[in-house]
Amino acid sequence: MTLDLFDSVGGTEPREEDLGPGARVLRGFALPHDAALLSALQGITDASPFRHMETPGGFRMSVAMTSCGAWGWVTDRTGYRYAEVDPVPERPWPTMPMAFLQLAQSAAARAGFADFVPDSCLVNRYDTGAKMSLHQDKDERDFSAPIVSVSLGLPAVFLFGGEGRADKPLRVRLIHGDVVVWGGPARLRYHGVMPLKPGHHPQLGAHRINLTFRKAR
Ligand code: MD3
Ligand code: FE
Repeated sequence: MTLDLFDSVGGTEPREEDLGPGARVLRGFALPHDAALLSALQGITDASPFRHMETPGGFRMSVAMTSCGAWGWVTDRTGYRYAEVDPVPERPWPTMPMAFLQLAQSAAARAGFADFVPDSCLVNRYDTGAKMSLHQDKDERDFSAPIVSVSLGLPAVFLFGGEGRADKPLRVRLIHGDVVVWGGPARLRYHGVMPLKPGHHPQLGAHRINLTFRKAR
């Protein structure tokens, strides 16, 4: 067996790969736009700050969240839903920045979803130890639209499960700039995120940010 120095140094690993039917990873797809995305994100969090929401069962989520676009995802003791008004400032969510919309649409098109028009972007902030347990995204009306996710900041191990909660998940490391498009047969698969390891990212410090673009209504 020969150690292929060229492969390990030159980087011939695929920049695009299917994790399974309907789940395409676009490695580094957001990198050329990271500064524009983070600058636009500041405007969003100035108006609608990150907050730790409560689940219907009474647990505080370890992931801090906010949203932009016409609809924002919220949870409280009464349940999970999309809402047009941010309950914290009691104002509509910030408009989706053009840089967000363009990135989501170009990634979706690249993965075969030509007419993706997201009306919601849920922004998740992971601090050290924050995680997301295995779940399905089922609060949207139209499962024919994909979900586009953009990873920024510290790396995380993403869990890509099956159609049942007990199916053994695939572990996928996602780093700053990676984009994943989840659609078609992958749309209702269970997924989650392992607890964030401590670290320092040059732009985001001790955090991981995930933008998830959805067609909510
Ligand atoms: C796979 N967020 O907000 S995005 C969520 O990294 C959520 O913050 C994770 O799951 C995060 O609901 C993962 C990736 C994702 C989103 C939707 C999916 C993966 C998916 C729907 C079906 C299958
Ligand atoms: Fe999810």
